[in-house]
Amino acid sequence: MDDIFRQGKEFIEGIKPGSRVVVIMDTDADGLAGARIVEYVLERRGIQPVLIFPGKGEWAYSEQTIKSVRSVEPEYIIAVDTGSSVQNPYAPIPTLVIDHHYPLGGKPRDIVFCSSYGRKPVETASLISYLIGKEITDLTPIEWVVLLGVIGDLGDTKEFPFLEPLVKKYTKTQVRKAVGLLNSARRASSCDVSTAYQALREASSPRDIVEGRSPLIEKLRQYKDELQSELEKARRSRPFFAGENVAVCLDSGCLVQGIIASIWANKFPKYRCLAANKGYLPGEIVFNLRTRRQDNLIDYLHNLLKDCKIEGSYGYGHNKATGGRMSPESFILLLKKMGFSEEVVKKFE
Ligand SMILES: [Mn+2]
Repeated sequence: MDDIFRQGKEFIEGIKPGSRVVVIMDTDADGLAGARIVEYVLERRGIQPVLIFPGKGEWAYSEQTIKSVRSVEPEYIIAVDTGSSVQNPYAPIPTLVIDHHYPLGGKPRDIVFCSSYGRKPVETASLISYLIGKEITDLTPIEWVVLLGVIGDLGDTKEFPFLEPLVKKYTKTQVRKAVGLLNSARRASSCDVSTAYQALREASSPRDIVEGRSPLIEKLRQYKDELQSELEKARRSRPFFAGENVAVCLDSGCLVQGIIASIWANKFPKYRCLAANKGYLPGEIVFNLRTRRQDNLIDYLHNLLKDCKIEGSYGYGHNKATGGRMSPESFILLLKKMGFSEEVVKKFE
């Protein structure tokens, strides 16, 4: 076993039965699958962790999540698929981060950083959890869960041929459908990730999720329908142009801005495409900025706003896919800096 994974295994094995452990995760299929594998392994070892799901507009290191984690007074924290932060906001509580994203600002201190970033191929968070977990306990009963994360993040398992027997057994079609249902929970207006997780927990195969009739699965279907109809509406919003920039204004309770920004970015590969949603969080504009150009959008945003006083946060994520959330006043400033006319700006108010 590689050193980087051994550290993760040793961290989990060092937790005494009965300890208070918090598991936090990213809310997509890879994060949920990784968290489920970690929870399963801990349960086998006599530990019942508390799972904390970041709420709407939150993530593992946002103020609200930190508050919820601290209120449990955990003795250990395990973060799955969450990205990392150089300053560990949870220090000095022993923390394990299982991740595969670029470590923003460098390798984090004060934590056990079990990251596949820079490896070839890069294992997703659920796959790292699986590889660690199966060195600790028999994962056969939940072996299918790893497929949700790998296929959810990468679309297939071709970089990891050792997963082929599992794909044959559970089929890619069923896994993809299950991923779609699980991911719709975080995108729904209620951002009800806990239901997706409980549905995953009660299932014993991807097919159970796809064909299940339990109240949890029915709820996931409603989320998927809600998302679909909100996306249809959002796709009809007209784009506005200014120089090399395109902007659309959305008004949806669902997490649609990222999907819409990438649709426009694919349609207009020479532009930076901004999708702003004024209906997602009360009193704030949440936006995504994407492009197919050879551009660094994070630098672009920071340069554009460097002399401005902005209420909100922005410019995390990836070079070609970033975003933020701001007060309406700050967002209008951003639009103006991007070159949009007074007339266009009014549509976003
Ligand atoms: Mn992931």
